[in-house]
Parts: sequence; C-alpha cells; structure tokens
Amino acid sequence: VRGYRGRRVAVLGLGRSGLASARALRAGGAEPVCWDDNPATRAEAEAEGYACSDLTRHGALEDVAALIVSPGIPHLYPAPNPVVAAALEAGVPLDNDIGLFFRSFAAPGWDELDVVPRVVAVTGSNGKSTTAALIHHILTEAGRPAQLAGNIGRGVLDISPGGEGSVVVLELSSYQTELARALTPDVAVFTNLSPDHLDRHGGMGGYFAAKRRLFTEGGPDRAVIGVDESEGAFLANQLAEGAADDRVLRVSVTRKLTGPGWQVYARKGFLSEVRKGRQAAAIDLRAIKGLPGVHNHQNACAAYAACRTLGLAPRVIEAALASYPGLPHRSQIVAEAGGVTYVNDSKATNVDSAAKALRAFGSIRWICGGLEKEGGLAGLRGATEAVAKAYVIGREAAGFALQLDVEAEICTTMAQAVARAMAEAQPGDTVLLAPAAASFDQYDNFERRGEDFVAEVQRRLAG
Ligand code: UMA
Ligand code: ADP
Repeated sequence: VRGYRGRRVAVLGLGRSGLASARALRAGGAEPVCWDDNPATRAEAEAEGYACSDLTRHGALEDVAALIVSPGIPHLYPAPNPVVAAALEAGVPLDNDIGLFFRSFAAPGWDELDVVPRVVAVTGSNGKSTTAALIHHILTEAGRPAQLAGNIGRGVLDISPGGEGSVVVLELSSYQTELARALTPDVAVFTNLSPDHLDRHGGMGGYFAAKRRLFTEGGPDRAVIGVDESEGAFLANQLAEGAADDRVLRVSVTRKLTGPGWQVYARKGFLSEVRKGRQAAAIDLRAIKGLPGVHNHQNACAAYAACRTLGLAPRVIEAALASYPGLPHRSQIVAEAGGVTYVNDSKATNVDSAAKALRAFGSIRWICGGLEKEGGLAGLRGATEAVAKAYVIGREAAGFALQLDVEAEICTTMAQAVARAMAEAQPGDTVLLAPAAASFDQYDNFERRGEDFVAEVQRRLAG
C-alpha cells in the first residue's frame, strides 16, 4: 500500500478483507494495528503473526493514520461500531480495502508493475456476482489474463499482479463503495437497483448514494448502466451530460433503446447492440443453459457491454457467453429426475431477486422463507403466477407464509420442505429454492443453506 510507509494504520475486523488489508499494509512498510470484536478471530490473526491491540480502549487511535473498516461492520447505520465512533470523534479518516486497492494497487508486488491493469468494477442490487463472473469468464475465454475479486468472496488485496493486458474484475457491494476513499475503476457497471441492506444505509436514498459513488468519485472512462429503474436512468443521464457519445452504455431488458449513444438491450431473448443508431450485433440468448430468465439476460447485456468497452469483438463474446457454466446457488440446476427439475437459487436473499427467479421457470414448487428483510414481501405480489405451491422454511415460517398470495405450507426446516415439495411435484414441475430472505436465522450464510437444499434433494433421490 502506498502512502502509509512508517505509519500506524488501524485495521478493524479480521475476516477476509481485514487480514488482506493488514498483509498489504505491512508489505507497503506500514504498521498495521489490528482488532476484531471476536476473541477467537483475534487469536487466529495472532497465530498468523498479526498482533492485536485493543482499539476499544480510550486513546487507542491517537497516532493512527487511518482506520480500515471491514464491510460487515456498521460505520453509520443502524449505529456505528464503538471503534468507528471513537475514530469519527478523533477525526481519524475511515477507509477500507477497496480504497487501499485503488490508492496503490496495494497487494504485495503491485508497486513494481510497469503495466497497471485495467479495472472493471460491478455494483448494483442484484446480478453483481453473475455479471462479474461472466465478464471474467468472457475475458479468460478470449485469452485475456483476468482476475476476479471483491464481494464475490476473494479480498481485493489478495489478488496478485497480472501481466500485459491484464484486467481485474471486481464485484463491489454498497458496504464497500460507501467507505472507499479512492474509487477509480476504468469501467464501472451498475446492474439494477431494488431495496436491500436498507438498515445499513438509513434507507433507499443512502443505499443508492453508496452505489453511485462508484461512478462519481473518480469518474470511470466508461460506464455501463442498467436503466430499467429510474435511479439508473438518472445516473446514466447525469454521466452522459457533456461527455463523449461512447462514455455511457445504457442497458435494458424492458425496452428497445434508441438514441445517438451506445446501447445494449435484450428483447424476447435476443441481445442487440446499437451504436449511433446502427445495429452492431444480435445474439440469441435463449439457448444458454447457464443464464436462464430475463434477469440473466440483463447480466449478459451488462457483461457484453463491459467487454465491448475493453475491445472484444461481438463474435468472441457470443462464443464465450454460450460456454458460461453458471455460479453455484444462482439459478443453478442441481438435479433432474422423474421429469422434475431441481433449482438452487439460495442467493435470492431479497424480494426482487426471488421475484426474478420465479419468473424464470414454469410450474414451481417454491421453497422460501428465512430472515425477512426490511420492506416486507409486497414486492413478490404479481411474481408468483407460476407457483403451484409454497413450502415455507425459517424460524418465522408462519408469519412469512401469511404474507404470500399463494397456497403455502409451513415446513420450518429444509428437510421437511424438500420432502413435501418432492412428494407433491408432478412431471414438468420445477422445485425451486428462492428464499426471498436472508439465511441467518437457520444457517451461517446462503451457501450453507443452498448446500443443505442440494444435500436433501440428492439424499432423497438416492434413497
Ligand atoms: N466484526 C467485528 N465487529 C463487528 C462486526 C464484525 O469485529 O461489529 C468482525 C467479525 O468478528 C469478523 C469480521 O469482522 O471477524 C468480518 O468482517 P466482514 O463481515 O466484513 O467479512 P469479511 O470476511 O471481511 O468479508 C467481506 C464481505 N462481507 C460482508 O460484506 C459482510 C464479503 O462479502 C466479501 O466477499 C469479502 O469481504 C471479500 O471482499 C460477503 C457478503 O455477505 C459475501 N456480502 C454482502 C452481500 O453480498 O449481500 C454485502
Ligand atoms: P448479487 O451478487 O448482486 O447478489 P448474484 O449474481 O449473486 O447477484 O444473484 C443473486 C440472486 O439474484 C440470484 O440468485 C438470482 O435469483 C437473482 N438475480 C441474478 N441476476 C439478477 C438481475 N439482473 N436482476 C434481478 N435478480 C437477479
């Protein structure tokens, strides 16, 4: 990390992003001062050689140059973590691993690079991981060295430098964009916006403002923007004002885009690229197994647009889209037996993503429920037309079921839900896990929940 040589920098939270930050700070000649509120995590960090110093103690932040905060730690809403509150009071600047990354491409080794890699950063409420993974897949298939990191699971400071022509693809959450002091990608992508994480941003305004920073702090050379919600349309217009025609690429899956600029849209399963009023390419997305549903066509359009700004040819992108294998827990077909298809969409943790999954399949046995997000379930109304029946899991299954506009059975556990859905499924049905809720009432995370679903399905199919 540049800029902190010989300085003390406090690191709060020692998960993936915190540990990678400490490592990079040390590699850049700074002295990381670490803390995690969990004693077991502190012990693990100390075993790795990172001494912890109690940042909750009075005066602990006196001579530190910055406080690096992990994304999972609240810094404003619902209330700042006590160490963050002390930093705010003492005037210590807050930053995070993303800010460190953009300040200096801070992983060990970056400093010696002659060729600085291009950075593509993806944000939005839904489709971030899929879009980022898709861009990474297309680049790799096209023979461009590419690396994938960020919210998708690998700390941005954990990647190692690439060679000539290399591209770093980052998935960034609102927690990450809100706090980064430097945010200067070459290409920035905004997939869409719908309510999520509102408790951490003080409402929808704060949530959008956090995501918008990716486009307004440094000003990327190129911006790919989903314009199907008014926030995206607003952002696109704002960025396009006074800029060159090819700075903003608008993306839509609800309408044919016209205009003098650069646009990519999908209608009836066909992707079109239109530039300066002329059709530049058309691709049939319907047969791509890894990208079912209109929501995935949105991801395909965004990834296509981002790759076009990097100079890839339409035919090269088309071939790579067709071989995209999909990501686990996102509209993932995990079994097909007796005419019934089993789909794991455990990542559908909010109402909008679940609604999109429900529109992507026909005749659905729907496993849903869990820890409800702020904003309620009203957004699911109108999306449940293809649902034959819901099987509700979670500690508050009864309350969840009451809010649904379809026949619902309270199952509470995944084992029970899978057993009941399977028993009632007819040939042609899809048994779909798309919870529309967080997993934390019953699981460590959405991955464990998805794995539990897959294990139950496989156990019953085997037995
Ligand atoms: N901690 C404290 N005090 C607190 C809260 C937490 O000390 O008040 C400590 C915990 O004890 C723990 C550490 O902070 O040791 C965890 O930090 P973290 O939750 O920020 O987790 P990381 O391991 O650093 O993972 C983070 C992202 N986590 C979150 O945003 C919650 C990961 O995204 C990301 O993959 C990783 O950095 C690498 O960039 C996960 C996520 O759930 C997948 N993201 C949310 C989402 O997708 O909805 C935004
Ligand atoms: P994120 O990283 O933003 O959470 P993912 O690509 O992991 O997005 O997808 C999360 C869930 O959201 C998926 O399981 C799917 O149901 C749904 N989804 C994926 N892409 C979109 C999209 N473009 N719009 C709405 N929902 C989507």
